[in-house]
Amino acid sequence: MKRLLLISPLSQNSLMGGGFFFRMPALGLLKVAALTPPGWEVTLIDEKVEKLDLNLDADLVGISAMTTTVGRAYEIADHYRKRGITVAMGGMHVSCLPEEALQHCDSVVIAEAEVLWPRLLHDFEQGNLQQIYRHEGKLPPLAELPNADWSLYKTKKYLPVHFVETTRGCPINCEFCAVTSAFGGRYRNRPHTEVLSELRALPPFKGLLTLKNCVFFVDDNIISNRTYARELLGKIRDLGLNWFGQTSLNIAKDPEILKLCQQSGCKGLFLGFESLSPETLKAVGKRVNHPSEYMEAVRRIHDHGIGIDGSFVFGFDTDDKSVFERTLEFVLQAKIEVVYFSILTPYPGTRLHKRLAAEGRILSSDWSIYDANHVVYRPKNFTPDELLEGYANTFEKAYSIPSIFTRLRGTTSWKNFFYPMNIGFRQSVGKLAQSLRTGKPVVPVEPLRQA
Ligand code: B12
Ligand code: SF4
Repeated sequence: MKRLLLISPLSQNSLMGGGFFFRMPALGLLKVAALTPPGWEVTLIDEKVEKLDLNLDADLVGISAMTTTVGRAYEIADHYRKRGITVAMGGMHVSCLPEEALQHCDSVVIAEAEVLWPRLLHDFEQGNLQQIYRHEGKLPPLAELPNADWSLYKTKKYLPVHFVETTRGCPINCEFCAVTSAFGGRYRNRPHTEVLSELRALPPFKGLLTLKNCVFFVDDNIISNRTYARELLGKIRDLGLNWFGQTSLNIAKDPEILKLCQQSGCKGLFLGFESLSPETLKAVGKRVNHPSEYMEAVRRIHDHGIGIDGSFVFGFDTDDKSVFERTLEFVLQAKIEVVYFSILTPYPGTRLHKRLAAEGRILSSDWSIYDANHVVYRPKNFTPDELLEGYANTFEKAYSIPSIFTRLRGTTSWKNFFYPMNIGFRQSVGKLAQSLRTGKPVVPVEPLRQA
């Protein structure tokens, strides 16, 4: 039996990488494990929730990397290669910059692992490993994907939530987002029957009343294809799920879909408001958002008992210093249950990265701070320090005790979930703000040292 060691590295700076409420499973690696043929023994390590034992033996190591975790990923890759073990890498960052990754690993899988990973393993066994594996032409359809084996995560201390995907890709191509370039400019849906059978097979979380059967649909937009979404939501109504998902504000214009979301157990939706400025939204290409409709959209979603996790970005060229106060005021007035602020970040593979690089405005290429919590480019109407301080300050204000009550009081959403979540966020945000002001990492990451 050959041994495969799959690793998800830790990010030391990102709030989401270390906070308790972000102890979430890494679906990408579970998918890679599911694509691995029999004859391989798979061990999966997620540094977010466990320590990586550098003495672990393997015939092949596979490492997943987003931009913020890639520095750590390269360190781990270097370590295993020094030990004479072959290393393959995949994930969003290395898919955009494979040549950079090849300085630290033997092989890179560009974009989705489906089709390519079994090919890589076959080549490896034949002693014929290639440096780059990429899809020729269009990305493959999302049919007959093997189900994730959640028993691989049984001993890990994740929050009790299963991640499931129904769709990949996005045609909108916002300037700051890498999804279109990585997963293609059209929506690809999984067949309903396959999503349903995956949902039915999920092991329930025992003893947790409120979070039993809790699912997060990782799709960038759960209603991307309305016909598909209607049918799927209708079919999952009887499964007794409590589910969360991400979607666009368009959902508020579709009463039938909102009703189906409510009936099928939707408890919260992550919505990318991004900005309150029509000018900004136009400039970045987020054409589905219209700020004049935000308040009404929030009201309609709340009327269905669904909470909102609202995301806003600071630092657009059209932003000025009033952006912080205006955004906070909206968040409080609209009673957004959970709010997430990001600093504009030019991730590799985005149109934003190309533009800022061409304008000579990229200030840092230290990938570990490409986490939307740091300023890595020269903003137009702020100094980097002003943007950082405005961001940290607004985040803290949004999670002050009075703000939490203002946002949650009187809404019909799932309070026994949102109150604890806000308290958890409050702690994480406090840690983040302190880290940004002192320069100390949010999560202390031990340097790699072999015992
Ligand atoms: C769910 C999610 C999260 C979750 C869980 C993250 C996790 N560990 O999986 C949470 C909420 C915790 C999270 C946090 C963050 N996220 Co996030 N997240 C997502 C989201 C919406 C879906 C990811 C997913 O599960 N996709 C489905 C799986 C199946 O796809 P996948 O992971 O890409 O894996 C496939 C391939 O990439 C490849 N692959 C992946 N790993 C490997 C490894 C090997 C060896 C091989 C061969 C192949 C391979 O094969 C897989 C199957 O095809 C994506 C958006 C998106 N569409 O990708 C953003 C996204 C990945 N997140 C992003 C960001 C920026 C963050 C944060 C930095 C945000 C923040 N402000 O803090 C943090 C960082 C967290 C950290 N680890 O430090 C960016 C990353 C951009 C970049 N260049 O890195 C994305 C793309 C969003 C965006 N629109 O820009 N995130
Ligand atoms: S931000 Fe959302 S709508 Fe815009 S390209 Fe990314 S996934 Fe699509």
